[in-house]
Order: sequence, then structure tokens, then C-alpha cells
Amino acid sequence: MIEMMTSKDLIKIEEKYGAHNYHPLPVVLAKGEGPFLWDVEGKKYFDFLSAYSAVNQGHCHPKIVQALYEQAKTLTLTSRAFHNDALGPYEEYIAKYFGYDKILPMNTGAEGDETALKLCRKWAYDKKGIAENQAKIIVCEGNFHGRTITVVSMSTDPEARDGFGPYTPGFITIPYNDLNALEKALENPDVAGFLVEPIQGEAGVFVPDEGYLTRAFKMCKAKNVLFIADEVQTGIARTGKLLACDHEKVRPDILILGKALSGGVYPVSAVLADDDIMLCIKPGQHGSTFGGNPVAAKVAVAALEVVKDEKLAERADYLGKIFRDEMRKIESPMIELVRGKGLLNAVVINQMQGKEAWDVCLEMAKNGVLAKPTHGHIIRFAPPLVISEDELRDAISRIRKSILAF
Ligand code: IF1
Repeated sequence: MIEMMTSKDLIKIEEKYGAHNYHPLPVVLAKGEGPFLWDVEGKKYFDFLSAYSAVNQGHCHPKIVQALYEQAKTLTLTSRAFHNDALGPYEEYIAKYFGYDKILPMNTGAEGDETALKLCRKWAYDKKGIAENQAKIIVCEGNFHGRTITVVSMSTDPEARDGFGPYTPGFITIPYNDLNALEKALENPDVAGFLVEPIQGEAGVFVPDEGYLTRAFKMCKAKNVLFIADEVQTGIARTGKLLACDHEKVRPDILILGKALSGGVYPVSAVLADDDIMLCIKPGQHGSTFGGNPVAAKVAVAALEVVKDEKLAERADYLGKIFRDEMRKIESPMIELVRGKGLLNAVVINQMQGKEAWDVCLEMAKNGVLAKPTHGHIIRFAPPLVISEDELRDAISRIRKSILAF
């Protein structure tokens, strides 16, 4: 009888043959459904990471998987050298869904950010009249926009950035949530864009002051600078609105989407903008082998239909309030503070007798909840938006039990 491989066996194989570019929790998952994951040994968990907000619609959502399956057995990839019957209808659907003239389809979030940077620079030279190669883009300290070399050139996180130089020039870094710093940086006439996360996810779910996005947007418009929102993590209903920018009724000039755009079923990202920006890129000036492929197109339409049909934004808003209220009731010196919006939340953990966020995550795993620390002392809590209120309360009691165990 062939021995079933245990979690330990599988971790060992990964260790031996896989690059060591991650340090995962010692859990090996084999099945996902809705808000739940099962490991190789059959233990059931609540997923409170949602693959960093890519699985907002729940694991293996039947409607999205069906769309994947149907298209995968029909036509998976034509490249953009030819047309296909899935791309146009997808482009129309998503452009109207978010209210923009056009979409440029890509695959990963980092490619979405890179595409937005190229669009912004092209617009700077063709439309704003900035001198060739002089365009500057303002970014925020603590940002996370992906792992490519130009994207880490914008990073202020040594772990993400160090050792990968030389870096792409043309970025001005300012503190997040600081309008004075933004106003000062905008005095530079070569500034073409301001790239910002409406809530900084990786930095530890930093929610900026009420009105920050509105004021920042207005400052950019006053200086003819593009407001570029990276909603790869905060978008697609995660924060209790379709987009985190919707909380302040800010309409970005360039919108970057990824992750839950496919419900975690397939790599799909997209950049949305109006014609005066989008048409600065001419045929042959940008592209990608898989960008906008028929499978991505059908999967993304299904994933976005689920967001509307199942009212995921409303759910995230309602359930997020319950989560923060209940977490704030936990009597433990380990909990420094709870912050977030919708179902994108984080708990800042005080180190206790040498125990830190990682130890809490190991304890939570034992109690059937999966989450992962970011920056050592912060635990992000982001369950799929399809979790029910009863399931959420069950998970909260397990989280409470884990924290009170210290
Ligand atoms: C990893 C972090 C989260 C993102 C925002 C673009 C991208 C991401 C706001 C790039 C990706 C992922 C990447 C993944 C872990 C995860 C992450 F911890 F790295 F920072 F979510 F916070 N913009 N975030 O959050 O999208 O190219 O990955 O599709 O690299 O470890 P991608």
C-alpha cells in the first residue's frame, strides 16, 4: 500500500527542492471550501488569511470553478496576437462594473502596479509635457506593491528591498497618511503620479485618517498629478465597500486590481483608466502572454458576479464591525490594539514572556484558525467574505481561547 504522504513528508520535499523564499506556518493544506481549509491529516481550519485577500469569495467557489472548468476545456490561451470571444465581453463588463473607459488586463498584482507606473510615465511625457525620463512618482513609506525590481525600488522595507540593487530611479517617498508631506512633494513640477494603498495591508493594516484620500486626491488634481490607487488587496469588497476608495467617494485616475478579481482561482489583475490616460500606450508598447486570456476573462466575470450576487461588501462591513467589537472585549495584555475596515483587520500583539505573534498563530492553528503575522508583532485577520456570522463567532471564540492561553 503506498503510504499517504504526511504533512511532515511534504514539508521535507518542499524544503529539499523548493526555493526558501517563504517561511510558512507548519501546516500542509489539501482542500478548501468557503471559509474552510483542511490539512493533509484532515484537520479543519478557518482560513483567516484568505491568501492575502485573494479568496474573498471563499475557497473553490462553485460558480467561479465552473467558469474556469468550462473555458479551460474550450480555449485557454490565444495570446493577444489574435482576438478571442471572451476578452471583449470581459473588458466591457469590468469597465462598466468599476466605471472606467478601459481596462488593461494583466496577471499578477505586481504586473498591475508595473503597468500603472508605465501608464503614468507615458501620460506624463505625452500629455503633461514633463521632460523625457524626468517623471517622478510619489509613493508612501511602508508601501507594498509587489516583488519586481522596479516595485521594490519603491519599497522602504529592507527585507523586501535590500540586496536587489541597482534600483529604478524616479520615486519620491513620503510618510503615509501625511498630507503636509504630500503637499510639499507635489511642488515638484516633474511629479506625474501618486501611487498609494487606500489602506496599507502589509504594513499592518494601517487605516489612514478619515478624509486623507479625499484631500490627497484633491491636491493631486490641483497639480495635474495622477492619483493611482493600488486596490490589489483592499479592493473587491474586502473593506466593506467594492473599493476601499469608495469609503471616501474618491475615483482614482488609475485603479489597480488583482487577487480576489479571480476569487483566488486563477492569476488575474487589471488596470483601469479613462481614454486620455489609457490610450497613451499604443499597440506594441505593453503586453503579456497570458494577460486577458479567455480563462482569466471568464473567471473574473464569475468572480465579480459573486461579489454582487452575494453582497460581499455589505457582509464584510457588517461582520467586520462584529469582529473588531469582539476582539476589543478580549481581556489580555497581549492585545495592544485592534484596527481595520470591513474584514481586513489586524491585532497588534504585545510580546509577553518572549511569546509573540508567531506563537499566537501556532496556538490558533491548534485551535483551528489559520492566520499569519506580518512584521513580527501584528496579526492580520482576513477571512473569506462568505463566512457566516455564526462561523465568525465560532472562529472568534477560538482566537480568544488562543490569546488567553498565554
Ligand atoms: C508575497 C505581502 C500582502 C499587495 C498589494 C500588489 C501586490 C500585493 C497591495 C502584488 C501582494 C501579497 C504578495 C505576497 C504576500 C502578500 C502580501 F505580505 F507580501 F505584502 F498581501 F500584504 N499590491 N501582496 O498586497 O501582487 O504580484 O503578489 O499578485 O509576495 O509574499 P502579486
